[in-house]
Amino acid sequence: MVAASAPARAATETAASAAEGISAAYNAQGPITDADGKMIGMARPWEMGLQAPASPMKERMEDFHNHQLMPIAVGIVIFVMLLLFWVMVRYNEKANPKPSKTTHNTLLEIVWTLVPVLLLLLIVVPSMRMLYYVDRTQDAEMTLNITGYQWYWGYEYPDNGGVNFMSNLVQEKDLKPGQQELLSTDNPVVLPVDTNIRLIMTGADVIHSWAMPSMGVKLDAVPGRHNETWVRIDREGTFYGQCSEICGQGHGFMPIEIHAVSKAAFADWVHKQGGKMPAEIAADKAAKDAKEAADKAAADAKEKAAAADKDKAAAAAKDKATKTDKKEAGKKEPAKKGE
Ligand SMILES: [Cu+2]
Repeated sequence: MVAASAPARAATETAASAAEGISAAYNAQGPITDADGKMIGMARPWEMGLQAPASPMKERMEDFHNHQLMPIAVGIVIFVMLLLFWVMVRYNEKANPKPSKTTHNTLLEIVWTLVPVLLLLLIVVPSMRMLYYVDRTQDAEMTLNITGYQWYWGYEYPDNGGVNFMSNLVQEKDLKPGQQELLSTDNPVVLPVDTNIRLIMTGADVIHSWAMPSMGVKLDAVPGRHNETWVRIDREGTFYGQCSEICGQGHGFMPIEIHAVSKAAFADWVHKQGGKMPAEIAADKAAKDAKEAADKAAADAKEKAAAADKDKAAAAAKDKATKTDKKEAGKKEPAKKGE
């Protein structure tokens, strides 16, 4: 599966440019925006169809749904309706008092088996492409760890010095202007736009599901497993999602709120959280490594000097001892001569 995903993904990459602008083309209502023109990713009352897309994966899903699945489904519905209507008119008791007892038509049976199979084959190719596309990214620029708890979400930014927090529902009585009932959280997830973000999720207690409709992400957070997917948010804004796995009595009260901001604003936010950007972490590590190397070199040099001193002292002592020996030997010699 994983090995096959690379070519499948390559094939879909070429289709990426074709997917550009899809949202504008056939989301007639357009995305909901705030006063600054930034997108608000949430459902609106009486909305028909899917939420406006804020990621390439959602654009492809919308394209697949609107341009491939729906025409096939509508075609089947119309065909079956017409058949039923024809049978009702042509073969009712009045029009056809003596019904035929014909049964088991081989050609007909082959046709009504093969046609659905062919239709399914038609659907399976783009489906599998889509599955492989959202499966994972080979070039993630950052990672977000997501943990589902009863009943709130925990987030961690491992590439930013481990910034982490819990995200709880804002109670109705505490809602501030602009916040959404049952959707706003006390600590929204802040993410940069135009960045490949790897999402790793797990459950701490029971199975939860992290679902963000406007981004086309919905993945189970399962205890004991790390499920992976990815997202690339292509516009700034505020996006809402919810837990989509019945996980207990608070299931409806653990929403997801994402603030998608520019890369610079994201770096600012990380600094405010006491974290660092990967480049800063790398620079810190390089500085630390350099200092350690310098310290080690200095220590080595000192040790070498000490060893050299010791050697010198030993040599001097030996020299002295030899001289003394010689002297003593010299003293003894005349005595010998004298004997
Ligand atoms: Cu849940």
